[in-house]
Amino acid sequence: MLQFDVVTIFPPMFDAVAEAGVIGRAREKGLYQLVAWNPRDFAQNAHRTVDDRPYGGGPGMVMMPDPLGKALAAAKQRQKSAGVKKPRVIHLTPQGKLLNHALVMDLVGEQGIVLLAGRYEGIDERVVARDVDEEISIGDYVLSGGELAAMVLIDCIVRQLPGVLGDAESASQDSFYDGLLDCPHYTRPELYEGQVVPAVLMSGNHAEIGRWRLKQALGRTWKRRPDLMRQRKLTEEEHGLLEEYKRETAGTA
Ligand code: 6GU
Repeated sequence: MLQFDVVTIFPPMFDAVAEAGVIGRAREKGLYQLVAWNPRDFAQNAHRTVDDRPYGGGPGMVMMPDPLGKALAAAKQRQKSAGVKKPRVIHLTPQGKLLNHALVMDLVGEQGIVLLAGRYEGIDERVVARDVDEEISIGDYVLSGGELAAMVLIDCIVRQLPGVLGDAESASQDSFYDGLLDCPHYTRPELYEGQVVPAVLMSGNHAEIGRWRLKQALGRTWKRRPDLMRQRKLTEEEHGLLEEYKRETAGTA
């Protein structure tokens, strides 16, 4: 079972991911375990202080190394007790390496992961130097703390674990699985507010449907994410489908 420990001053935030939807059910099924550690429980004074002013001056506060280091030590000890030889220790920060599907798949192979979610302007760099294996960011914008980013990471790792998704929702159907965005989806009714479902989807011709879906995925990726398109080699067939898409959509928005 994959073991997560998270160091956070807001443990209740993680109830959201531990309880809802497929990720909540995966925890109930015992496919992973998640334990939160609060640095405040390792603070030295009666106020349970975990932050202090930055050396060198300036605005904001910095998370003190001692309570954070002790909470991390407790998290690593629990990983050891759960049988994890060497957990990956990840600090969530906008300064980290950008999260993508390849990094998620790399993390899915781990036995245990310790997540460090900072608040304020950041954490004392000496904790990073001593205890952290890598720093990860979930995008080029700033959150108020690492908790939401840690939950994003937990969600996208857990949904890749065997047994979490059924056949229908299989991760192999996901966007990015094949380096492409997903195709459009439709369900009943056939006519909604004057808009119809593409005829090919009603045809029952599964070869044609598969071809249409791949064409839409290629076209969307080309139009919306040229960065992904440059990274992905196209087969002869895919190249032809994309050209078809371009002809069909030429002059439309
Ligand atoms: Cl990992 N942390 C914070 N605070 N903000 C972020 C982020 C992480 N990734 C993107 N923005």
